[in-house]
Amino acid sequence: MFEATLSYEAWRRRHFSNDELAHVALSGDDSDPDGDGVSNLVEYAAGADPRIPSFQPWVWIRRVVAGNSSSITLEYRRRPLGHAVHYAVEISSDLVTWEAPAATTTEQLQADGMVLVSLVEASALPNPAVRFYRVKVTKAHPEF
Ligand SMILES: [Ca+2]
Repeated sequence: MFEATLSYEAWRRRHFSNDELAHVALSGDDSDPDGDGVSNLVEYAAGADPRIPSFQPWVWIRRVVAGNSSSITLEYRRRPLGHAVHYAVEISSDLVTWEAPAATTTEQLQADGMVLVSLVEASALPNPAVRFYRVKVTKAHPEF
């Protein structure tokens, strides 16, 4: 079985002992026992290990300029099954109001069972002065 297909609870049981599971400060959704700045829920969503610090990004973004047009490509890795977490790409110009981008999405299964999601957002030059992107991870309810 791919690690990528584990439910969130199965993943938590794989990475934490029963004693540790009882300590929310260690194994809770928002906890960061390896101190890499990534919460356990996002470690799960990204297919990372909550006990091994990783400072590699799990979201990549790049701008491609071709002639008079440009596009933004945002990529991230997600779990192949949507039974535990939801992923939503959002954009903002002020970090207050967030909305879904008008983008074309493609997905590609990776060798480790994770899925590489690529969103391409076409935009004209000159681009908006400021634009922020985020991948919002939320826990699905109810979890299977
Ligand atoms: Ca962490």
